[in-house]
Amino acid sequence: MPNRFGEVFPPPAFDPERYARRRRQAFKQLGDDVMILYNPPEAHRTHDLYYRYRPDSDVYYLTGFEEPDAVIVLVGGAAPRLAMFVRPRDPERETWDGARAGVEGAKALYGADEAFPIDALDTRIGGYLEAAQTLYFKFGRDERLNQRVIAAFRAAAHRRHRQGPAPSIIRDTLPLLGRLRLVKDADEIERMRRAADIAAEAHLWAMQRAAPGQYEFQIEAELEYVFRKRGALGSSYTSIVGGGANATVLHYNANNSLLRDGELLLIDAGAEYGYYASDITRTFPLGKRFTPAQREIYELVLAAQKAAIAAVQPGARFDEYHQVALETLIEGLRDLKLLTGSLDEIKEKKTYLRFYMHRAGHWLGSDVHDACAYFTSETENGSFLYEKLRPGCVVTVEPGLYFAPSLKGMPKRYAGIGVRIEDDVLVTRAGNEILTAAAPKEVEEIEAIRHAALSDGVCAR
Ligand SMILES: [Mn+2]
Repeated sequence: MPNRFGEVFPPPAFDPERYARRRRQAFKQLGDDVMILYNPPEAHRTHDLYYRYRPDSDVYYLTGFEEPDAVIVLVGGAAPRLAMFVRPRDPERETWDGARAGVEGAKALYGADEAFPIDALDTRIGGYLEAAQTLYFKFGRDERLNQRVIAAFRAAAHRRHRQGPAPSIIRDTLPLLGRLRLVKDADEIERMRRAADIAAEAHLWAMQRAAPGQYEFQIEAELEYVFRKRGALGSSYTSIVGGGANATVLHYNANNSLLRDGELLLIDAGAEYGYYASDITRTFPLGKRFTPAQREIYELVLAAQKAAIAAVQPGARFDEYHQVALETLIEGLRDLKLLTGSLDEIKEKKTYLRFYMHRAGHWLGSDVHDACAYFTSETENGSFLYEKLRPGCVVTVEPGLYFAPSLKGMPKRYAGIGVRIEDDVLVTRAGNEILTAAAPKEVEEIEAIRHAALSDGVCAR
């Protein structure tokens, strides 16, 4: 039987020049200073089991190195160099866990100018720090490593201060690396297109297969089936599959309730391909049609989402599309008599927070909430200005409305309705491109898909 899904994307080819190019950019920002990043050790799951490994996004961005328990040091200066501390070759361990690049591979494959076993970190790290004024360090979740780096910094400063200027500043890496990662290069955009393409198909597939009487986890399985079938590493975050009022819980992911006719299903799920994420939300009826109340809310969120996408333009500040989404939602909620007062009053008093309590989106990239700054250091009237959207930036656009059953003073017809619609949008020179447009979101499209699915018994297969 032919594969009924779209193209299978093989794992991306390793191209050392791509990472060397990114390191040259990083070294330009780094000047004479030093940066330390790390791939943490494997995360323990239970007893003698570990989670499948996923490298740190910054380490991967700069080296393509995917192995656990590695430290990379970018040493700035006139002749910048890359030092890597990695797990050494170990034939016994490699029999069980797979090949390691080792110290030799770090140099031959990953462009390290010098490489050492990870155990040599404590004795060698201080040497790199002495020449720098500033250490750029990504304080991660590995507290032991955080402490080792601080200790090395302190020792280097102590040794150095009688001979010359000692290193005196530790800075977070996010502003420097986030600035580079904010604008995606051609390879990153291609990966994000693939992640988006796979996830969009998975949403369509799920929309065709969900039915009353199934459990939410069965739909989660349909999504992940498509993700893996087409070459994604898996989900880029734990899929949210929320039927009925579960959709009003923003980070619901227990996914263990029964789906009921007459309710909506909200699915927030993205695929990760080559360590790049997509992030899509779709909401659709579990029957063949939206109820009138569901449709009122759905069309309002869709209108807000489309207006916000139109505001994703090069040169616009990050918050502009959020304001457009918010104002569209507020106007609509006023028309539905769910909010009273003028637009300005409602914004001022934030009375919309009852129904809409999150932002309209975030940066998207190697991390789902991509590790890039939202603010610049420029100020206006005492507040910091948001970052500007530039060609190559990717944002999500995801307004929603949530009517938790526990909310007081709200017409009963809306109780338990949760709607969010989310697309991934690439900023281009001419405007923008919706990477996830293949996932249906028009009311007529969705109802046609649901009608066909429930009539033809597709859901039962
Ligand atoms: Mn999102």
